[in-house]
Amino acid sequence: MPTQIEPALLTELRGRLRTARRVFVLTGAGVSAESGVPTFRGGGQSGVWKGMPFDAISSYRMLQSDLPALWEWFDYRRNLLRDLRPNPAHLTLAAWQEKFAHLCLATQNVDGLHTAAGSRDVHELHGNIWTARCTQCDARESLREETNVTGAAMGATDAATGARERPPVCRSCGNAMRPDVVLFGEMLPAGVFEQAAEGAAACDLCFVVGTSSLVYPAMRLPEIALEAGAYTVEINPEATPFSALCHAAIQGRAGEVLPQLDY
Ligand code: BV8
Ligand code: ZN
Repeated sequence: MPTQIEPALLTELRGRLRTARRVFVLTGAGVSAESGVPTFRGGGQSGVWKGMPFDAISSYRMLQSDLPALWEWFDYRRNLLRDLRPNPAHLTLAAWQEKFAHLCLATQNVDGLHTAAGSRDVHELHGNIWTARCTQCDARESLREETNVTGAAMGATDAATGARERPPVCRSCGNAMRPDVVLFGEMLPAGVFEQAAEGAAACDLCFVVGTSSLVYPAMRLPEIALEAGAYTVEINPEATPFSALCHAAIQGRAGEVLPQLDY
């Protein structure tokens, strides 16, 4: 049964969207759920891989202790993502960029689906799974052209899949490369949080879409919007710790709710 927004709330939200000048949106894994991307939590899911919770694998400690295992985990996720496409939630948010004087979109996701949907200047708080970064010299390389990396491709680039050896060796300095994502226990890239925080502090309307609202500093952003007096809306099929703090918590799927808000 598609999500039905309570009529009075729908009228209220459409009215606010009609007059909004600055909108801030924070998304999490749930915005990609209808594209087929598994979430980490919620809906009975708990991101577990090879018996380890995802926040143990996606951690700085794992980077230090077992870089090949970290690559295997991200190769597995990239293989899942490869054929997936943006869903109506991503597409609606991309269309909002033309509707408002200022739309600030920050995402916790690393899947690149907001950009694929046409959103520009996305604040990727936790980096991007499609890029490798050198552990020493900061050189970056795209992983887009690799197809179906299965296991560790040893030696030079694998002819069949275009996959680089694992861990890829930096072409500039010869050191090992790592996934260009922010792991648990790591700082966010300089500037990305601060820029998103400016958008949150200046907005008059804030949406929090598809996040379990547990991860910081990302969740500071809607808190900043609330503190700045923004009307704040959560969209999530399940309640979260943020549900009681916002002005409206719509229990529904992002791909069904966001398109209904179009006025
Ligand atoms: C930092 C990239 C400071 C990798 C991610 C102890 C030790 C170390 C750190 C900490 C600690 N305790 C707390 C911390 C801080 C930690 C943190 O917040 N931990 C939490 C879990 C308690 N944060 C950090 O470590 C951050 N760095 O604090 O550095 C520091 C200071 C000094 C020195 C060093 C460091 C870095 C956090 C970034 C981690 N990287 N991603 C990867 O992708 O593998 S976070 C990871 O979780 C993903 O990005 C994911 O997006 C994010 C959050 O999860 P959600 O997006 O919310 O996804 P989730 O599955 O949880 O929920 C999905 C929701 O969608 C559900 O609610 C579901 O109901 C809903 N849903 C489902 N279907 C739909 C839907 N909604 C709408 N529509 C649908 N159809
Ligand atoms: Zn290098």
